[in-house]
This record gives sequence, structure tokens and C-alpha cells, in this order.
Amino acid sequence: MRARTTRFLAATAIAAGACLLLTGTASAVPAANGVPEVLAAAGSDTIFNVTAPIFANANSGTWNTDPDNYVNVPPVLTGTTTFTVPADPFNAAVTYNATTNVPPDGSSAGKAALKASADAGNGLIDLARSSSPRATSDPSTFEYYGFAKDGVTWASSATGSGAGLSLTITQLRSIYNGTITNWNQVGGGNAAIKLYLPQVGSGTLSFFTGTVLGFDPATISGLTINRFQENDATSIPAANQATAIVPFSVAQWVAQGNSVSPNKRAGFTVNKLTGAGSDGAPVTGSAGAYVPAFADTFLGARTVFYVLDNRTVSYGQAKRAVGFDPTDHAATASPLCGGKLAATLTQYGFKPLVANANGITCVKS
Ligand SMILES: [Ca+2]
Ligand SMILES: [Ca+2]
Repeated sequence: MRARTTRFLAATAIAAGACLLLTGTASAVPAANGVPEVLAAAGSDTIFNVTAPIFANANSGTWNTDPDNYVNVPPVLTGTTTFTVPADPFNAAVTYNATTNVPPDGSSAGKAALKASADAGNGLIDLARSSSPRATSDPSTFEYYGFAKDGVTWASSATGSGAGLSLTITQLRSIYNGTITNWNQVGGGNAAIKLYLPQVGSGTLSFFTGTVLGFDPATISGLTINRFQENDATSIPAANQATAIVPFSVAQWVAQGNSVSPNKRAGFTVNKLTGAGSDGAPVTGSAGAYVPAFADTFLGARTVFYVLDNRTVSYGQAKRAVGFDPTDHAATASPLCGGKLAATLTQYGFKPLVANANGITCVKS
């Protein structure tokens, strides 16, 4: 896998002779600066896929006259696959692989890479994809731009022992604390429940354990916790899929069902979780036209973010694609924060945020 560089290279050649013609846009976020920067995002799996069209808009939208190249680093590489973040005036090219230089996998790793880039002044990672909010350990220079809501609920195989069930929040917690151990105790088939949680460092993991469950099952002695790559049911061994219970991002499930993200559902469905502020189905519609259907009051609803560090060398240029400034309104903010990408967000299974009085659809924190 290689980052798309054609536009960047062509634009670099143009900029070399004509950067004075790059007069910027009407945006009140930082103006185009004519410098051909590479803006690389890393971290969360949950918003990896939706970042592709957001960055495509920044790379080829008519609003952006700057010769920048927004690059979306995948959270996981396998086999001999590599991914190169091209060089720019501030940093040499860096190639990630599956073994010796793995990309940041998950929100925490993405934010650690952002901080490391800011500390080093090299601008390797300019944006962190995050499905978890600000942590007390974050540097004060981090800026969170929340741009949509995702839902996290439980999922099971549509052909397994927990197929099609509805669980109460109490039942879900009793399953993950080891009180309920068999699917037949909640109306399913007679089979031991295999507990799965996402990989350590996942924002979905920290949200599911910290907010939905209210405890971390990994701290309970005697429980067997299996790990899988978040939002990827194919990473669960086939022999365990029929009896597994997993947390799953509604957005990722919808995007995979709408064929805008690779389908890694392996026949798993996201299911009803009642008693948690949204008793209905988390998703409605049919294949190709699924939409998220959880209420904003759902305990499993969470905001997703792009995180910037205002110390990084390309901070202002990163903000042009995903942020806004206090004086902005819908027409002057980034397209994402001016509400112009709402249809894209929905297609990828996210609920756009409600616009404020100025039409801004992002929340800064
Ligand atoms: Ca630039
Ligand atoms: Ca950079």
C-alpha cells in the first residue's frame, strides 16, 4: 500500500515556480501557505475508513489551493504490505511495515505518535485519529476536534449461539464480569460464552470498558479475555465465532455493510442493548443503505475526534482540513466542521453533530 502522491508531486512542481499565486481561500482557518506539506494521520481504526473521503476532499477539493498531501496511515499492516508517508520539507519519508516499524494501532498509539512528533519537531504524524476523548495525561497542547457520533454496542454471530438476541445492560455487564457464562442464560443456545475485547490501546476498548461496562474485565481474576482487532470479526478464530461476544462500532458495522469499508463482519450483527438510553435497533435499513439508529442518549454513543498538537510544524495546515477557529462560521471553517461532509459521515455510519448557531458541526475541547 502506498500513499497517493501524484497530486502532491505535481503540486510541488507547480509551487516551486508559482507559490506566490497560491493566494489562499476564503477560509478563516489558517490560510494556504504555499508550502507543500505532508499531513499524516494515525491512530484509531474506527475512523480510519471515514478519514479517506475527508482527506480526499482536502486533497482534491476546489477549496484547497495549497499543495499539501493529506495521508491516512492504516492502523494495521499484515504480511509484506508496507505504507509510506512521503517526505516533505520537514520530514524524510517513513515506511511502515508489519514487523519492524509498525504503524500506530488505536487511539492511544496515534496520540502517542502525535506527541512524539511534536516533541521531536519533525511533523511525521500531524493528526491523531481518536475515538476516545481527552485524557488527563494528554499534553495541554492537544486540541480535540469532535466531528461525529459513533455508537458502541455488543455483537454476535448471526449463525451462532447468541444470534439475534437483545441484552439488557445488566445482562451485558454480568456476561463480562463472569456471572453469566452460557448463552442459554440469556435466551440463546447452550454454549459457553467466549469473551472478546479489542486490542490494548484501542479507543473502542477504553470506551466500552470505561463507560458501557463501567469496569475492565481484564482485571477480574479467573476470567479468560480473548483479544481481537477492533471492528474485525475475521480476526476471531473461526472455531470461536459462533460463541463469541464482542463490542463493535456501529459506524464501522454500517460502513462495512454499505460497502464503503472492507467487510470484516464475518456474519456478526450489532444487536439491541436495552436499559441504556436507546432500546431500539442500533442500525436500520438494508445492505448498501444502512443508517445508524441509536439515540444520542445511548450510553454507548461517543464522539469521535481528530486531535492536533499546536506545537507541530504543520499544525495550521492540519486544522484547515479538520478544524475551525473561534471566529469561523459554516462557510469559513474546514469543510468537515462547516457541515459540508454530513452525507459522507452518514454513509460511513456516523451521526453528524448538531450545528451550533454559526453552523459549526464540530466541537473543540
Ligand atoms: Ca501547506
Ligand atoms: Ca507532516
